[in-house]
Amino acid sequence: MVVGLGATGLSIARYMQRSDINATYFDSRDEPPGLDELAKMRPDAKVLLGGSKLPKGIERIIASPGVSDSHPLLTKAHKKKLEVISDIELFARDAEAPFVAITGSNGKSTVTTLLYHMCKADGRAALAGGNLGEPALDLLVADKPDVYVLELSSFQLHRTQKLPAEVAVLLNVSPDHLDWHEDENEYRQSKYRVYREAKTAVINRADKDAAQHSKHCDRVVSFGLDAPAEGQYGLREDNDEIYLACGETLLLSTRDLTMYGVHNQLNALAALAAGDLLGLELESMLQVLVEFPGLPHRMQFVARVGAVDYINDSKATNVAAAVASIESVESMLVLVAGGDGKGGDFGELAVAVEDKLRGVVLIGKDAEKIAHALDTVMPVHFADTMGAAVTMAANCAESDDTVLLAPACASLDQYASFMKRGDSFCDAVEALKR
Ligand code: UMA
Ligand code: ADP
Repeated sequence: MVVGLGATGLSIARYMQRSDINATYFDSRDEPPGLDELAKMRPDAKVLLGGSKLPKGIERIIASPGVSDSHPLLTKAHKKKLEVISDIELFARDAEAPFVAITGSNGKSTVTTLLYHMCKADGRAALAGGNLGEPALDLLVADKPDVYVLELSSFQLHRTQKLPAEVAVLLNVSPDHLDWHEDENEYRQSKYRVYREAKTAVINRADKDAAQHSKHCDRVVSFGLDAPAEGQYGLREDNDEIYLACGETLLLSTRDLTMYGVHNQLNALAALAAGDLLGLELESMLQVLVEFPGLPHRMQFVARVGAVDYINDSKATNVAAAVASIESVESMLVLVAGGDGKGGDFGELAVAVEDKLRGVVLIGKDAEKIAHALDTVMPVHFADTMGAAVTMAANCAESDDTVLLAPACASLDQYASFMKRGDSFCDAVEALKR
């Protein structure tokens, strides 16, 4: 049974078609997005919509990441001890080329993209996908590459039994997705799971548990903001300048990185460590770091209007991400935040914004909850639309301030995706110019 008819569900359906396997397809929604495409691909497929009926004869369930174990259908499946796996489990069973598995609460897409470009710059045939962009199973259709670079979410890892990654990378762990996972511990364990069958590992030195979880690996390379020991990656200062470094060797001045913020220095170091484990040439990796401007909707400079900078960090979908982007802006800030908080706690946000904030404009479902956390710091404004939020932020900002969209929340209460939310912010900034 294939659960979910979104991007993942359709990629599983294509996989089933290629492998000539029959399945029952289920989605809890009456009109799931992939219904028409499935009907074209497999006109005779049995499709169940809504409810939670688990038909007889089901041997295993391949579940989409958006459906949590608390869904009644999956609760029944677990009770019956049916195997419930992810698309990533199928990918790992079938992939004939080595793969890198990249996870973490924040920075996954950036590091996945950096490493993909580094592989290409080194002359390797690489394919990237997973939680970022193309579903993993669709990558198996193309010619076999030298290496796959996969971004993996906690949802995908939670349901993957065997993941023999060539390199496993865990960037950081901070609370997220508490509306999906049973508790914070389950979320954390899903993240550390990336190391379990990995051959080599990249670990964050600030994460005390990462070394323990990766100690069985053949090689472990660490990254962090402190000065690195031999063979490890970190930052070193020389003549008032900060450098990315490997051991005592200075590799690149952080001023030469195009990406913005200390968190992106960490991302660059993690990508270098992973590239090192893959045996990539240092020069090609550094060239990518100099040229890569960062992904859209991540600390993306939008415009300067009336002596105020506008930055779109719509992908800051949890508190730790928003804190990282707030800390990477040097000027005074007007923050636009809010959306679906996914059961998270906004206390850390209040600490991060203290003394940096000119004002806050809140949008979306959990606006009140954030307002409650920020009450001690300053009064907040509420807006029903992004247009209204940007106008309020513009009125609040003073010369040389930055208006930063860093929502600390998912977008799905108001938008189809974080991209649509970011686009809406950019449109509202454009409208200020008129
Ligand atoms: N849904 C239902 N009923 C169902 C099936 C899904 O209501 O029966 C809802 C889910 O609750 C969710 C939405 O539909 O709100 C999409 O769920 P899905 O599992 O069908 O998602 P896909 O379209 O397959 O997209 C998923 C990832 N989405 C999620 O994990 C929620 C995409 O990551 C990923 O790009 C894609 O697979 C390909 O691998 C997006 C994401 O938001 C970017 N990921 C989360 C994150 O990065 O924080 C984990
Ligand atoms: P992910 O794919 O894990 O969501 P992205 O690379 O898309 O990660 O970055 C999402 C947001 O997370 C960024 O916009 C930034 O606010 C924050 N971020 C990125 N890298 C880090 C990091 N290493 N540590 C903390 N926050 C980060």
